[in-house]
Amino acid sequence: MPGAVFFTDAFEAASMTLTDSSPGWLTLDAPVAVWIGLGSNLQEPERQVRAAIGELAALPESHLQAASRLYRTAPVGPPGQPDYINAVACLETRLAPRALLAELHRIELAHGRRRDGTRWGPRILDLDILVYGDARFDEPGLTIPHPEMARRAFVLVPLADVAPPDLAVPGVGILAELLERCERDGVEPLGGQAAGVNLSAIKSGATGYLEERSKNNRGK
Ligand code: A4P
Ligand code: MG
Repeated sequence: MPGAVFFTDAFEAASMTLTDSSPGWLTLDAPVAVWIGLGSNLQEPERQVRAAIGELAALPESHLQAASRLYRTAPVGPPGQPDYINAVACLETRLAPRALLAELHRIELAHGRRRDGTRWGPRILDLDILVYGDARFDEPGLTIPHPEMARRAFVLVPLADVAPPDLAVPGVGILAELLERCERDGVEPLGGQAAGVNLSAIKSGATGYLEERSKNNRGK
């Protein structure tokens, strides 16, 4: 149904109450694990992506859990554009999907992103919500999971740095299986370690991950 929000039982239980406790932000009553794709191929892309990871860490109602290595990737889309730098960040956030998207657009704009309407054209910074807990969301201007992610090595390879192989991408499939089906040519790590990766806490997908976190937080 267009405009509908689909939640599994687990996600619904965690997020039934939407509150507006913080001025300007619609927030959930419990945090959700979210994976965000970052991409840039203009104006020192590596610097753009590193700075954006820092800005994601500073988002309201959110904690950065992990950031992948940076990858140099061959452009998908119109020919003649420079290579991209891609990465994926994992956030735990209480921002509702629309509020999170607004924050991502604000960061893109602050980096000088201007949309000229060219689909898949070169860009200073692109921030996509890839996975938002176990939610499926489909309405004008926001589709979650991101509709192209299953076909894109420049998304799946960095995602595998910061998500468990058995991550269920709602309505799409299991991360390890998506990776197996995907052509990985043209996706090369820049080198160095993944920043702040905490895979031991991320056990079995978004819900398991949050359960683990809340167990760890109990008694603190
Ligand atoms: N939008 C809908 N769903 C989402 C979501 N889950 N997350 C809307 C973020 N935004 C979402 O996006 C158009 C609109 O999509 C946004 O205003 C938002 O409301 P856009 O960034 O203005 O346009 P676009 O990026 O050209 O379109 P699209 O289809 O989102 O492109 P993609 O999928 O982002 O791909 N090659 C390499 N190697 N690396 C890349 O990072 N990126 C792209 C862009 C193409 N080729 C690439 C790369
Ligand atoms: Mg985009």
